[in-house]
Amino acid sequence: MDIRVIPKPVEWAPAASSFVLTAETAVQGPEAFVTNIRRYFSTATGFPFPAASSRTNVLQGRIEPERFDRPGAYELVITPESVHAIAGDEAGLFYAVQTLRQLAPPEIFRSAAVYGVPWEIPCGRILDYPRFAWRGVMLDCSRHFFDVAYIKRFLDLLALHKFNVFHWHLTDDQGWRPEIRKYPRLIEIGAWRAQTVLGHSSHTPRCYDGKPHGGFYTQAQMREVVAYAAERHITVIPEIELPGHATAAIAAYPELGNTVEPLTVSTTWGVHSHILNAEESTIRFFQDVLDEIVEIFPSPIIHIGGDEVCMDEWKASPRVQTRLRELGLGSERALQGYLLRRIGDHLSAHGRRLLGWDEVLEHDPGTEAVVMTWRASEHGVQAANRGHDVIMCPKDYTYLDYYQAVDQLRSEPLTIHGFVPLEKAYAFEPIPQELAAEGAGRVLGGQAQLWTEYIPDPERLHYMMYPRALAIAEALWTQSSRRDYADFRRRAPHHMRILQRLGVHGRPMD
Ligand code: TNX
Repeated sequence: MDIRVIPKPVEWAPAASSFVLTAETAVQGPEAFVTNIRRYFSTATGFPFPAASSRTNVLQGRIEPERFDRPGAYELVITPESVHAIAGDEAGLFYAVQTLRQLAPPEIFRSAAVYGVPWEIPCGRILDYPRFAWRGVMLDCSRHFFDVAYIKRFLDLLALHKFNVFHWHLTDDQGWRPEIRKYPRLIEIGAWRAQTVLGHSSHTPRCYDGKPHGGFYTQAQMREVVAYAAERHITVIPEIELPGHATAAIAAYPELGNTVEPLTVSTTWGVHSHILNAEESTIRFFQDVLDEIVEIFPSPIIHIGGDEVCMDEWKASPRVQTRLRELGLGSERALQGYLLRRIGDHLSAHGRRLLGWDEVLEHDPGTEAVVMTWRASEHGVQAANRGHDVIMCPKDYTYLDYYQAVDQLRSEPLTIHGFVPLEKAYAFEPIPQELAAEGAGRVLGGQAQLWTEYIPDPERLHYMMYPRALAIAEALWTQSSRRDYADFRRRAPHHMRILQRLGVHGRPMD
């Protein structure tokens, strides 16, 4: 039988017949395996999956590290009598379970018992492992706030398609989301904006909705998200933006900024001229913020933004110019580099690595800095050749906030701009041809971006995310020789139906 697993596994050898889940089907294996089988298979079937007492009618999980030489690898052997999931590590066993879910009838995704479904899983053997170690999705929770209940649902969706990094964009001009104990005004003031621009922010005159918008995550909530993600083998990478995209922080603590008049949390979109100043006290402020952030997030890598920094304020500010001279630096750009290195050194002292958007390359971060290339992959090539580890997210392939269809008939919901149809997302190749073998090894992987200026709620988010996130999942997991757009299109509608069972409605496929 043909299977419709996404991302497509490395090897699939079908066999006749099927394994049928029944009220007697038992489970055996490591604790996490048993928990996951019950978590994902009990609700819809209503079956209890007791601990195994026999060798037949059983789902068996095992970890055999010596059998595989890649992280995340697993093998599934499905016969009419039993299902064997053998993995090299815990993550691999988790991925085996995700594949098994996808092989079951889509009703398995229902959140209440469904009767009368023959719970058949096709027989065969799957060997599988990921191509890249970093398979991420970024969600911008500043432009629009998504609560913790939703974040968990989002993590469930990522896990289903074997994403393993959740890049959490936590701060920006329009809202500061993480609670920082030392600086309470960051959420008291920075988490709330008075209103939000209506329609496209480039339209004039601008109209506003007149409704406050905001929200924040307590430290306890963020720890809960980290733990929830870890159970699903997802690493949470927090992003604290500096020195640009920081209006919300400046609104809360005006001494961080360059202007005499106080700022308010931004109510419109775009690249803002307001940035942090470069005072020693500002550097210390953000070091303090990061001290709390690293306590909450165990990720080895911390994102500090670094994109779209407008230098006008620094050029005009006598204070900044004095600071430049005091530090013996020749330009505003060098000052940004200085700031970046101070923050990078601070993260190093905590045993963490700095990650920044590709503009940080212009500021000479140390080679231990990781570079996330959003503009075009040539920046990634440059970064890799200069010895940086790189995460590829070229906007023309991975920006899921861009249009997914030509909007001639005004049939698509408003977006920021851009055009990334499904076929383009599928064509995303994280290793550019120009990259020599050595440089290719520096590409850790890539990710999909969900910026939320024009994505106010989960419903719109799902519309923008699917089916394109399926394409990105496959670009990051499946070996390039196994990728085939026509075959993906054949499998994708089944996943859209799975998602529908989960109450997730993507853009209907043409
Ligand atoms: C550019 S990508 C930005 C974001 C916007 C996005 C919209 C990047 C590092 N900066 O601030 O939300 O474009 O597509």
